[in-house]
Amino acid sequence: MESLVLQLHDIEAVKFGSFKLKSGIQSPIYIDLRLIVSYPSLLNEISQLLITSVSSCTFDLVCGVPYTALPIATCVSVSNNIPMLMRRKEIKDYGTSKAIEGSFKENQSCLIVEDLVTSGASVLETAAPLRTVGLKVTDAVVLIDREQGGRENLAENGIQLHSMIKLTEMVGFLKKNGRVTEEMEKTVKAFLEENRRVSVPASVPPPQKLKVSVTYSERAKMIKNPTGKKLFEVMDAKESNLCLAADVSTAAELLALADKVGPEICLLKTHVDILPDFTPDFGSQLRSIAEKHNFLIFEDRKFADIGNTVTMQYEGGVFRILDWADIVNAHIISGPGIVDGLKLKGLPRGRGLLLLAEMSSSGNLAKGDYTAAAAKIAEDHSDFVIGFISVNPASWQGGPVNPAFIHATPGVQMVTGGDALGQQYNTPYSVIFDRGSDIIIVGRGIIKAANPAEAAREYRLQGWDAYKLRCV
Ligand code: 5BU
Repeated sequence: MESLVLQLHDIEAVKFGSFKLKSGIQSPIYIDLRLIVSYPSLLNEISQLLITSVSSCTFDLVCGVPYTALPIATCVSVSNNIPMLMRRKEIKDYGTSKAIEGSFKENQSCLIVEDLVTSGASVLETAAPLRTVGLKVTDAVVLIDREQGGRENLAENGIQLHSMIKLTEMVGFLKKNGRVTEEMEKTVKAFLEENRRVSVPASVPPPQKLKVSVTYSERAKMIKNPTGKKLFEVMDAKESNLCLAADVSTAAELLALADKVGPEICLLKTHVDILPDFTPDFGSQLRSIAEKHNFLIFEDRKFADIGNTVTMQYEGGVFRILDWADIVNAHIISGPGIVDGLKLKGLPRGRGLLLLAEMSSSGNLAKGDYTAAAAKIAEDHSDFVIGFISVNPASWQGGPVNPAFIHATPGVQMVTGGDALGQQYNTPYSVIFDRGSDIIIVGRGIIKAANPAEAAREYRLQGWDAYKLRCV
């Protein structure tokens, strides 16, 4: 390994100074492995070493991350007689328009080959289309691990990283051989200490664990709860996976909007506590509009208290949510008792519950073990829990997405971005196709549009097209 590092230094593939990386951070060390195509014996040596470092893995195919790793993957393929695939960075709008070139069968496993990993974003960008076409991607092999969070970010997406050499080891060899000063070694170490976890940019969708291709109508037969079943049926009948977040300033405005947008939506989401003109007949008025247009009502109440308290909050008070909302949602911060409490009141009325497994706002704490706990509680209460508020259901750890549960995702607009208060937006296509969710929840994207009904139609069509693509 030491001689390889020295050879890379000889050909000036390793440079020291001040360099801006793809992630935007400034680094004292830069590694440019594009150069190795000019040194065939070095390229061959790297390829042989790479393949030996994954001798414990089994795989049917290899795929290099474009472009630098393409020649490395080709060498691995040719000298070990392992078929290779190529991922297109740009998908053509003529010919076959394929994202993956080469011959393969569903469920074959594919090893990703990469030259260098920082956050792991490029590996994820290649894993996503491979998984979309039905290939298993569980391992990636890399020449150099910059030790800046790539291993952890990939593990969170079900990919184990195998590296030939770590950046600190590499600098250690160079120092030992008098190629860098002790001061530079310290600078690199300090830089790594400060930049231990470079995050994957939000624009890179997490690759799916499993393609959920079961149709909404088939899933209507799998779900136990009657409201969940009705929701799947409405989605199928209206060809709509659009939920309107009706965050307008008055009840009168909300009812007028519901009537206008009603034909396009499967679900209407309320925050009833923001309506200054709320009256006790609000619920019955909204229900008659919902019946007219065949949509369900979801009060985004986000219950969070202990079981006993939420029974009273659900049934009583000014809003009497239980009387008119088909669906409510709850945090699981207080434990499974909250579900038992809500179920006590809701299940006899045939109502359903969504658990908050993830949130759309930046820096939120609903992730990892918390998300897994929500999934477990849902499985234990699948007569009442109909699914989740989630953002990346297809990449959750701990197994495939259960098709009996519905996933609804807030933070949706036609373009990615966010607001000034931490909201983060993904597009309908990304939410339904890449992230494997079922329902897009759209608020300001529709209500602030010049013509909300027209905007809702556009969101409905985009959400539905993405679902159709997922089902083929
Ligand atoms: P927007 O205008 O599309 O940003 O509205 C999003 C809606 O979804 C709004 O009513 C929020 O309260 C709601 N929401 C959310 O944005 N993010 C979440 O994680 C959850 C709810 Br839970």
